[in-house]
Amino acid sequence: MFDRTMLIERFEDMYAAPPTHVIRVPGRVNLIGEHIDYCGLSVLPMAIDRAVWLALRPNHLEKIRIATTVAGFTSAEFSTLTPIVTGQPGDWVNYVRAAAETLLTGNFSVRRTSPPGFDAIVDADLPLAMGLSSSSALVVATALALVVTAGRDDLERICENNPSFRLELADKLARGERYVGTAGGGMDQAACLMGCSECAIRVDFDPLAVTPIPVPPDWSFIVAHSGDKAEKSGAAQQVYNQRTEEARRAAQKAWSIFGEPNRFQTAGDQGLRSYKGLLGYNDILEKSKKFLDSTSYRRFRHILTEAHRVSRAEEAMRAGKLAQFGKLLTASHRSLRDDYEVSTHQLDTMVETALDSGASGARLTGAGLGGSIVAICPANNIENVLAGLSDETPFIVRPSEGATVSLL
Ligand code: NG1
Repeated sequence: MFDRTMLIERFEDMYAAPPTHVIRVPGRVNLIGEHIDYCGLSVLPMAIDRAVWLALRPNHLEKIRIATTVAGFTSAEFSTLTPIVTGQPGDWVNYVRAAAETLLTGNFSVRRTSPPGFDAIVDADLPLAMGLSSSSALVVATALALVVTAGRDDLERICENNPSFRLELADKLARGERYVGTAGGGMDQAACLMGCSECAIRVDFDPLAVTPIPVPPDWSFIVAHSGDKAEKSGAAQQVYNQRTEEARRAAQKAWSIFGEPNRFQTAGDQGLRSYKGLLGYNDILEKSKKFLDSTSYRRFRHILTEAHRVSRAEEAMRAGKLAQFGKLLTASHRSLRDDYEVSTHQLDTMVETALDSGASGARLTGAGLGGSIVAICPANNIENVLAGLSDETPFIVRPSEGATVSLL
């Protein structure tokens, strides 16, 4: 459990002054729409009641000094003069650097009224590298710390929950997080900033937009982690980036089959975001089967069928049809396992265990390749599902509002 008083005391011990602000950025569980955000297709995540917390105090020194209460992660200090030099691959501070590089270069609208820099300490009650968006939560927390440091106006825009400012920030940070080397989509930063209590959110891309979808009060979500970290700094990053390349090549081929290669070339991220247009062709899967090799076809099939599952899942959630929603989750898992090949034996076993224990649906959540599963069950079945997954320290997650900044 997060202990705010402890965080503040640790800050005072470390920097010999109290923090001025505490920032809370929730993690997210992706309910459905996996590995399609980077294709520009809509996804359905939910910000959760587990978060990354950052206590800070502006230092006016043009440097960021950052420490964490998380065991095994060392503190760091770097200059905010750009360009900001990347640390070793896998260094947690690279996510902090990613946010600083993003906000302090280019023409983003954060105003600078004083030399940017702050002292900070980070804590988390969100399992790290478990597919719950801890990395993006840290990126967003750092970005908000820079907003706080930059001056009053921007801070007010954040505190007033100004959606257009938050969307602009999410969009910018989605691209900014690629600084660490993962060719990510934009789901996580949007969920961290635009989450909504009692709701999941549909995130649309190009342009980025967020629509809250009320979660029926008798639906419960359980997360359990496999114990295998899905760190986007080693093997998982390589597979993730390989999938984005495979998705891009499949789209290019498909557009050439339909005689419209320009639609691919003019789409964002070098054609990868052209999938929305492909959804309009009814017989696309059948036709493309003849032209794509078997691996490309399976990747392509996952992307297109997952996009359809997202819209059907949204309808099911709006109608309160839990069994239908659950089936879509399980179908998503099977597609990620068989067609997209991002599951692991452990995740597959946990999904089956959750289903055998009475969950209405279950799937890996996040990028896969380790990390967590999410299971959905009716309120009267929670205990059985928790018991079934007891070896994987399961916990219930509830929808949460997006990032908040409190002035102390
Ligand atoms: P996680 O599981 O948080 O690493 C990653 C990407 C998302 C999305 C999912 C798969 C980043 C920051 N996040 O999430 O954009 O593509 O995988 O659906 O790269």
